[in-house]
Amino acid sequence: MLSAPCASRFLIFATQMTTPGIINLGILSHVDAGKTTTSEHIFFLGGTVAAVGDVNKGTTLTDSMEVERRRGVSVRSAYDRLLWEGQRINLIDTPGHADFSAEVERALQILDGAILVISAVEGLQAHTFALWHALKSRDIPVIFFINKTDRAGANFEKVLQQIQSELGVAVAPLTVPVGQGEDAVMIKSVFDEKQPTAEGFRKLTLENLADYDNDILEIYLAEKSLEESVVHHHLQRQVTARTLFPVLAGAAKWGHGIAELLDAVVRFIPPTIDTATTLSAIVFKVEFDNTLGHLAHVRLFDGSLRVRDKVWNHTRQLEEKVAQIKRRVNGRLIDETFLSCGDIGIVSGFAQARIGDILGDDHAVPATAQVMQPVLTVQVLPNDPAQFAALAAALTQLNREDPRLALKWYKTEHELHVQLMGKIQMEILAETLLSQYGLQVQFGAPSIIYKETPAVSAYGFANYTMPKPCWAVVKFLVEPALAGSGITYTSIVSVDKIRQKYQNEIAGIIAKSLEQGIRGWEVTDVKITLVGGEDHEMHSRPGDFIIATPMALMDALTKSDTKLLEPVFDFTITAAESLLGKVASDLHQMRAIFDSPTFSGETFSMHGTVPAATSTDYAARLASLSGGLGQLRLSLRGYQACPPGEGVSRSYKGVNPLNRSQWILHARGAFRADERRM
Ligand SMILES: Nc1nc2c(ncn2[C@@H]2O[C@H](COP(=O)(O)OP(=O)(O)OP(=O)(O)O)[C@@H](O)[C@H]2O)c(=O)[nH]1
Ligand SMILES: [Mg+2]
Repeated sequence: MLSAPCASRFLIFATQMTTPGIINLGILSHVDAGKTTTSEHIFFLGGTVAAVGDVNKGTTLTDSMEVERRRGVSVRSAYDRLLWEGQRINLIDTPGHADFSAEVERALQILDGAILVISAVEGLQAHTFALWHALKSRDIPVIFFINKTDRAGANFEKVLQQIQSELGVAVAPLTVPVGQGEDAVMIKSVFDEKQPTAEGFRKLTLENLADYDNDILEIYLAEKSLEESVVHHHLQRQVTARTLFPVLAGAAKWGHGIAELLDAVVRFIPPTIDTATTLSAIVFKVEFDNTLGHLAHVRLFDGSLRVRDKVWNHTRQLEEKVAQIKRRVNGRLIDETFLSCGDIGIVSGFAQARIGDILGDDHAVPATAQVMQPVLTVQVLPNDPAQFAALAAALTQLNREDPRLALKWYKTEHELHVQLMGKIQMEILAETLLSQYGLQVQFGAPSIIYKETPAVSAYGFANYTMPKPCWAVVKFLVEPALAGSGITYTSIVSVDKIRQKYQNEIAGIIAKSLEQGIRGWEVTDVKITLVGGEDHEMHSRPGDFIIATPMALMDALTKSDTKLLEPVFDFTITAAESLLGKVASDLHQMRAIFDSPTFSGETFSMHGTVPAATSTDYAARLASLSGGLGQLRLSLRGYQACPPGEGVSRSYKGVNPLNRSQWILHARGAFRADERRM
């Protein structure tokens, strides 16, 4: 029997066979596995490009940024459309370096299915696991593509085994490489009776399918022959249900195995159907174009969009009008009047829209999936101090395109800070600032992003009644809360004491007030209760409680004192047994906590937790220690208390609410400036 979600997915697919919708297909992998090369050949076969570009020459469709072309590495996700067997497909090529995981996360939210590319030489890499978990958490159907089967050292069978044992999934190999060496490798169907090497793989596919499908089991046990098309038909349900994963072989560089891969995509990945009821869409990318202005890339999950439609931005609670709709067709932007359900398009006119905004309502928009989170923060400085304003403007624009940069502009200190995943992202940021904005920059020393939490419970008080006209009195109880609980806020003060409109001001400013605590980091895992205070019928003015609340909260944090929290990773290390002693001693020095190792063949593997502060460069150290054979997988577990003596406090940036007179002057000035602007 099919489970309910599986059955309904299948029905959706069956309807689509007559009226094909659109498949939004992502291509994901660890760095350098051949995503862009594979995409280029797909675009060629699908009629998008007239000639196949080469990443090494900087001539591919999806690596279009100058820095991507120069370095031959993808930095941003890029997409275009193609047609295969009458099926429309939007293909989204994503970057493979872990530093650009935010791009992959944004792509994951718009996918109907994914190709996960793995190199036949390098096999599963640390980042493959992170991608796999993200795909799993979003229930996205996946087709594996084992690429580079032409290269010396390629081992299709070994990688197939790795997928089964390390990702713990049932596979259905559909093609195999035959022959070896550049241009000599051929990709054949496992149903090709003339290929003796195909037989074992065919058996694996049939056995795995029979495990989930009684019809196939009966035919298989009766030793009757099974048509390839029958197998495909039955496999369809298992792929959408994510119980079985097709695996195909290829050598993208030579265009081998690409047509078979596309066949599998249209066979197994159900397109979004055009129910076209009410609009439910997401902004997954924003761009600033010199002639077209602010562009929002949208993916429609339900409903449709027309030029001049007034569209409700559910996230920002405002309405904006569609000025123009464009679609990427064959590498160019084409004007459209209409965007149908399931499709991706570019809208101008949404000046307020930001990445992640939901348009219409959220009934069909899937949840986000996280791949990685930045743990480093760094100051960016212009080489020429006179270019500070230009740098601030450039970073503001880049921050719109990639909000994960979390740009902080500390105006009093004249400092610009961004959050980063790692060194490669830092290099690319510097190159982008130079090539796109003509700005030469340097970076301060990167720091781990710490957080802080109250050490004990304490009350905080603020009495903002001078200089008149003003009146806001507040008293909070600030208490430590469970790790990972974030900020919770409640009020037990009646609206007779502080009117609702002022209580709303207080609730609205709590999170902002906690962006920096007494050690200079974001305050978290804290319970805040408004326990007392008053407004004044005559003297209280809008904004007074916005000034008083941060003063009272900082007062409470000073009294409670705070503890530093540090980011901690879950880790898995695998390496040769001979390195066990060295690795274990490194781990001790890194303040890691770990289980006893397990052994398999000549390698060991070890799991545990390790602080980010000691481990962000260990993957590279392990690689050089092990001649590239050791592997370190990290995934953020959360924040934990720093042991005494560890962690770094920093000074408060901007005007500190504890400095009462300066704070009041500054905050009042800011309001006046806001009023003038209004
Ligand atoms: N021999 C061989 N080389 C390949 C194959 N596919 C890709 N390459 C090479 O591998 C390198 C990386 O290819 P890309 O297509 O840029 O890989 P990618 O996965 O897009 O890389 P990132 O986007 O930077 O993660 C290039 O030098 C390609 O020419 C293949 O099938 N065989
Ligand atoms: Mg690429």
